[in-house]
Amino acid sequence: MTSRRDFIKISAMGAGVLAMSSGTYGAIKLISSPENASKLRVDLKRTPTYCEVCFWKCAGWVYKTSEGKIWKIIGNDEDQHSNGRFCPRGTGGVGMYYDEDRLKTPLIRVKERGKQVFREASWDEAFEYIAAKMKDISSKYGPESMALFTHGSGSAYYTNLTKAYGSSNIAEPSYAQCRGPRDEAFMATFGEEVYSPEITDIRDTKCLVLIGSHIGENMHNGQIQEMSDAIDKGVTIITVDPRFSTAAGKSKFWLPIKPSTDIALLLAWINEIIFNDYYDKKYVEKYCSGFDKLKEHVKDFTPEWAYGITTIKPDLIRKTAKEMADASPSVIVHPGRHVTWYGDDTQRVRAVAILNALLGSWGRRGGFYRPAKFAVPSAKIPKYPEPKKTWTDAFPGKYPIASSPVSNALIAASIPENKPGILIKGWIVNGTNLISSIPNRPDTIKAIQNLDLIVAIDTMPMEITGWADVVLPECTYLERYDALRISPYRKPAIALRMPAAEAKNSTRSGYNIARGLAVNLGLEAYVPFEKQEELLDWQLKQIGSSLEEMQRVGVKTSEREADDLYFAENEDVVFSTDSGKIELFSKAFEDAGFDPLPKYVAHEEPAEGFYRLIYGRAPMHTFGRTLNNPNLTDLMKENSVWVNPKVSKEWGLKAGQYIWLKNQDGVVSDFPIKVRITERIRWDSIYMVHGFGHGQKQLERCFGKGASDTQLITKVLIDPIMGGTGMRGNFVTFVTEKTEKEVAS
Ligand SMILES: Nc1nc2c(c(=O)[nH]1)N[C@H]1C(S)=C(S)[C@@H](COP(=O)(O)OP(=O)(O)OC[C@H]3O[C@@H](n4cnc5c(=O)[nH]c(N)nc54)[C@H](O)[C@@H]3O)O[C@H]1N2
Ligand SMILES: Nc1nc2c(c(=O)[nH]1)N[C@H]1C(S)=C(S)[C@@H](COP(=O)(O)OP(=O)(O)OC[C@H]3O[C@@H](n4cnc5c(=O)[nH]c(N)nc54)[C@H](O)[C@@H]3O)O[C@H]1N2
Ligand code: SF4
Ligand SMILES: [Mo]
Repeated sequence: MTSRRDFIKISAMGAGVLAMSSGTYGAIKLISSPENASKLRVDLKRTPTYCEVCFWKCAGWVYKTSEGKIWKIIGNDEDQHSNGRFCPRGTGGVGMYYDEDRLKTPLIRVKERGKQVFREASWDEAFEYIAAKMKDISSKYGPESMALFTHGSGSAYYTNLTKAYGSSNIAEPSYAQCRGPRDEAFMATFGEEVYSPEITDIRDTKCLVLIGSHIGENMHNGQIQEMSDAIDKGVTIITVDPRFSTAAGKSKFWLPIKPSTDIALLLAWINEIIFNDYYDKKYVEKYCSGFDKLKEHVKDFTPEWAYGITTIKPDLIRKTAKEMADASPSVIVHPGRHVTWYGDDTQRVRAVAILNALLGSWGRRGGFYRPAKFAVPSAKIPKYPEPKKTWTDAFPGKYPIASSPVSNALIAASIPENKPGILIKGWIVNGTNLISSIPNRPDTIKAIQNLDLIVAIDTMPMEITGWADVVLPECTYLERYDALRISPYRKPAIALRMPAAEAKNSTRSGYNIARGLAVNLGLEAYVPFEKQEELLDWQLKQIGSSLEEMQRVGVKTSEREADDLYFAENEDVVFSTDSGKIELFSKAFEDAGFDPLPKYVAHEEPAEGFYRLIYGRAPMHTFGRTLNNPNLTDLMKENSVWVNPKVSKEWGLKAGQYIWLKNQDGVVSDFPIKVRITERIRWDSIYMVHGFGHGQKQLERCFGKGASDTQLITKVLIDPIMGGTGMRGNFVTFVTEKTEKEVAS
């Protein structure tokens, strides 16, 4: 049995960063006590923050040296997201501040788009330029022709600004490229989403089923820690993954499924659980609707049927179904997070939700808990103007279940030849590198070429800033205040981020940028506080705290109002679905013209000599955003392509050899990638870590290192239910030498 510490060590693997502070993961926690810190003769002055290196938002302390230089970041012991410990990426976050390749000053483009010729500009000039263009777009096409793409903690400011301007076309890649299908599937089933951090009660679970969720490489701190605790307590882990992931290495059962066939496995599990009477009868009778229809629907989906599709032996399907049933209700069939895989993703996650319902895990200890959140008032602002059109008018009738704007639909609506019902003419892009995050890159570039204005707000010179008309440099999270972190968790809590150092160069905080734009657009009333600290103090005073208190404590946690983390015995629960029940059969889907119960539909197979391209995370990086970070680069400089030995033999590939990948549409990776020969990947697929292969020369440390999965994802399997971009329907083959034509292109 692997101990908790081993698991964390394995999944962290970022020993380099840890060594920077003290050597081992556990030791970092020690330093958070003042006595130890004083032994190290450092200035005890510390400022609170929450991490921006990924979206788990761990709260921590930033320490400075006696010379006042930012020294290190450690977790805040009071914080539920981190429990006082940061992951290697979070610890290495200091590198974002020190990265000398950072954006330094506002830039205005002087040559044609994409050529990347800019001149430096003052903030006033940049604001005036943007405001003039936005006013022009508004008068020519209407304010609805502006779109905002945004991710990260600055989103609230630009969302407010965009709505005040008159547009509701606001999309985050964390919806249609990430969690969207899961949110809609759980909404349709339980009337509630699973939030971020996920409400999975992993620490108390007896059985954790991971379908593609590669926790351990996917480093969401609290989740990893809870999984380690569960491992110590003897949890059974069942991992379904075509690749032997870190999590698979900790599992009692590894099901190396044929990619794209998960729905068949899920249906067979549902069949086993129903027809062996394994399901939680009392729970299903009391809380669920549509059971008889579900039973009828799955009657032929036996483990033998699924074997022919998934390549998972019937016996293994039966055994794992029994394991789940034995642990019920303390079992979690993990909903996943990045779930936009094959275009039938909402249906796949619906099957996951149904399975959880049958096992009675929703609302139960070791299953899914009820989250609690602080209610914090927002600033009083005028009513937003009502937009005449929204993103749904671009392609009427498409993606009827989408509850958030779909980024790829807004991109498609920026291309006139798609004849959208509303043509998008301007983009504000904040904290998202669309060129690397949205599949089918040529479409994104085509859309950009049709715009009247594109503004990029970023900390680094990324691919997207290269395409912008105006680049606005934000300071890093270590140099700014931000909105309070108010997240749902077991206990309600808030966390403060404040500057640990002055903003470098001419960079500014997101709040200041948004306010500057608002003033120039005549929308100042929507950002009534000149300084963010005034707003924070006002907000905090409304809830009985203050900015001064939060600067001292960093995190404030309160007790829950009621003891209702889990459903009480026989509690009458009204779910927020149409029927008030957990809907095994979704009437809402049926009414919208979709299958009310999930079905398996076969997907395209790779042609001879091609392999399915699958991708995931590496523990020491977050997408492409950390690759140039001086503290993190060295931990993993480039990605490699995982190739099964059978395949490498057939192709004569050697371990460590550099090759190029070419996809089904003839796209060849810009940069070569190293071959890693391993039994840990099925023979029908290849695997690589997302985020590498940066083409921006200004990123000195990571330019041209490794290959980009996004570049090779030109075929997109769109989920008709909510618009998610399935990215795993692409196939690649190996190129050992580039032809002249390929080099030129
Ligand atoms: N091919 C492929 N595509 C994917 C994925 C995949 O695995 N493979 N994953 C998908 C998923 S799950 C997600 S959530 C999305 C994520 O997509 P994105 O949110 O676009 O993620 P990043 O690539 O990290 O881009 C973040 C950008 O924000 C900038 N940034 C960092 N900190 C700050 C800051 O403080 N302020 C500002 N203004 N900018 C900052 C970074 O420099 C970077 O340019 O990508 C999706 N797209
Ligand atoms: N270190 C680190 N951690 C992160 C992030 C990061 O950038 N870096 N990003 C965060 C974000 S925004 C997200 S959304 C999450 C994403 O994390 P997850 O939700 O865990 O990611 P996925 O991309 O869905 O899963 C990748 C896994 O799916 C497997 N897989 C591929 N195809 C199939 C298939 O057909 N069936 C099955 N069963 N498995 C398949 C791959 O082999 C790989 O192990 O990670 C988060 N955590
Ligand atoms: S999981 Fe790591 S990178 Fe993400 S917020 Fe927490 S410390 Fe930062
Ligand atoms: Mo994501």
